[in-house]
Amino acid sequence: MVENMELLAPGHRACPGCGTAIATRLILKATGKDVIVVTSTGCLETFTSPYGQSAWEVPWIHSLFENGAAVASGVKEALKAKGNNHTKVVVISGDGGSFDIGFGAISGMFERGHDITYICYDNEAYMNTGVQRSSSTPYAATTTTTPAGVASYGKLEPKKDMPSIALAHGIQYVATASICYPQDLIRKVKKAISINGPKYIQVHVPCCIGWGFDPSETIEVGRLAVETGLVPIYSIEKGKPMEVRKVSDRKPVEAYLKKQNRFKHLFKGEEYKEVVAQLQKICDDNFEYFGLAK
Ligand SMILES: Cc1ncc(C[n+]2csc(CCOP(=O)(O)OP(=O)(O)O)c2C)c(N)n1
Ligand SMILES: [Mg+2]
Repeated sequence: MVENMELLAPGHRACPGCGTAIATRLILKATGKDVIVVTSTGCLETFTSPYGQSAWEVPWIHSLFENGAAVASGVKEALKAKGNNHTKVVVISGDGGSFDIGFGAISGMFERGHDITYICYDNEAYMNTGVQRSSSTPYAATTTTTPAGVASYGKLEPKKDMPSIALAHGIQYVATASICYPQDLIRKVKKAISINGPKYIQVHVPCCIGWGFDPSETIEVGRLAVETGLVPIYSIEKGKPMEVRKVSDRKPVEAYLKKQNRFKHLFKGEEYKEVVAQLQKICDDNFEYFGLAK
């Protein structure tokens, strides 16, 4: 069975507790071996391919930070030219490479209708280069380029809604997932690769270094993101009703925020009560919009 395969070799250089390594291991269980993976510059590329070594048990290519979707399009065209219509092309790239610098290349790939599954591992900042903010970084999180201090309380802008932007291209399948629900993630990747055309999956991956929590708590932190409603888990297949992962044990947003150093400035006094209330409002709105309550 494909799920028993381990196609990300052990011994790679990810940090202990790395959510991205867990996501990649699960994604490859869903793709099996008949795949070519493209990864743009970022933590995943770095920790799986130190010079002269590779943790990839499948064909893999490293693109520039900005052009994962364009390189994948070229790979797809090359396969077509060779008469290969079975090998799947899958991009696994960070939020910086997807939401920000690679955004135009993704939009072009969606618009051209290439048969590619684009998976963004979303650790909500540029982790590989030292935790700079991306357009995926949540509101009020401190990063090295949005430092909380006397002049600011972290990132002032909300997280970009990439799944909605992907959907606006009219593509067949868009999904969010979390490493904390492995069967759901594997099922969604299998579904995506079974559909012809461009697909987008966004996987929430906690990062203990960038978010500031103990490596033993990766799964707990990731679950709290979902249970508070801050990260809704859903999928949309064209022509079908939205599928939503319901939350049975709803938690207040503080339960998630207080676990992480990137939000700890919000709890130093009463000053940022209103900011926490705004984050709670994002969760409340998600509960209502996606119908998250069980
Ligand atoms: C054109 C260009 N600008 C900047 C960089 C430096 N750089 C390498 S990886 C990276 C951030 C990657 O962020 P993300 O895609 O979120 O992946 P993560 O590191 O979080 O895994 C940056 C800024 C680069 N390689 N190329
Ligand atoms: Mg990132």
